[in-house]
Amino acid sequence: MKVGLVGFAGSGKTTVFNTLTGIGVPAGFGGDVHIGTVKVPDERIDRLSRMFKPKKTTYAEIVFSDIPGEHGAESKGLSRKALDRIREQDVLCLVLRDFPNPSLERAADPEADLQAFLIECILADLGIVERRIDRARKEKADPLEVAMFERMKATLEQELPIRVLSPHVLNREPLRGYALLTDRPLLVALNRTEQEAASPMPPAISGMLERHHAAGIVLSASIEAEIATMSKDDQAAFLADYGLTDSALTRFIRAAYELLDLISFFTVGEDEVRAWPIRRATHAKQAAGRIHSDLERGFIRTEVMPYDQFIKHGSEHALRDAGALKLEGKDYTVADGDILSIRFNV
Ligand SMILES: Nc1nc2c(ncn2[C@@H]2O[C@H](COP(=O)(O)OP(=O)(O)OP(=O)(O)O)[C@@H](O)[C@H]2O)c(=O)[nH]1
Ligand SMILES: [Mg+2]
Repeated sequence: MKVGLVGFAGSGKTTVFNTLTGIGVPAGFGGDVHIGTVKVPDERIDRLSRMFKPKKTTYAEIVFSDIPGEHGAESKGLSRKALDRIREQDVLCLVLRDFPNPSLERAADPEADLQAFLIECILADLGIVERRIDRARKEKADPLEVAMFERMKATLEQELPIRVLSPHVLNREPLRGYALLTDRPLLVALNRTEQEAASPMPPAISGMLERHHAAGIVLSASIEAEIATMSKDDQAAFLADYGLTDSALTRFIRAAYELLDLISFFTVGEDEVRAWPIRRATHAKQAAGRIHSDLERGFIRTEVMPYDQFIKHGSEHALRDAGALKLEGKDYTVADGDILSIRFNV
């Protein structure tokens, strides 16, 4: 999963990036895009790995990209280059500044920055959608497709993102190539001072997020930066001092998984124990395709051991003896924690 950290200059993106990834790129203005990978902690994988002692243990991963803001007298907005980068991401994380930054003249105004970002993305999409409609008229395109774009246009003109349109109203499949910004899941991270780290999201902002079908978390990048340097025990005590229970990374991963509606299935064996993130409600055949296209193409059946059952019985053998090992076909809906063993033939 690719998560892009975006936002205006000096909002704390690089600081947040460093605390999430544990990489220490220098904060401060501008610079290049930074890329860092984080393993998604999963106790189930830890446990399976202890049981199978595989050569390799592979966790799900999140690739964070830190995309610098635009600098200059008037430039509060996003550059073309930034917009192009943003289009490559599965999830956008907008970092909003809610702390005084001595190197910036403007006082913190997260509400205005959020509004500006939302509008900027809406206008970028409106441009794409309008061009598509113009072209479709000239080419006498499929009326259904034109209607779909008209629908999106009407939504954007109401200053709402495309993501508010339900799948019943809008079929996403033909839209993939357009890389629309406002159809992407959005997570807003309000970056605050230490004192405000544990206070709730201001209602004005949560109201906007609700209208735009976006999620939000509150964090203080400077606290998190300190946490990142501590041992696990010290971390818990330090967080408690600020009235916090989980680190930003933990909350971040949870929020991103919820936004994308992701679950994990597992594969196990002597060679590798591995987590595979997939969208909820994925069928077994497509899930097999995550591992390898051959497994999808030649899919026959899959053995399914639900994680809890597996732990309860202690081994595949015991599970089989208890009659709890399931054999499922291609339309089986994979559940979170299923341990799959795909039978295929190519
Ligand atoms: N007090 C305080 N300062 C912060 C916090 N987060 C970042 N800063 C400071 O704000 C300044 C800018 O932070 P960066 O992380 O470089 O901001 P950025 O969004 O990456 O900026 P660009 O890359 O230029 O767009 C740095 O001096 C940080 O130390 C925070 O939570 N609290
Ligand atoms: Mg930066």
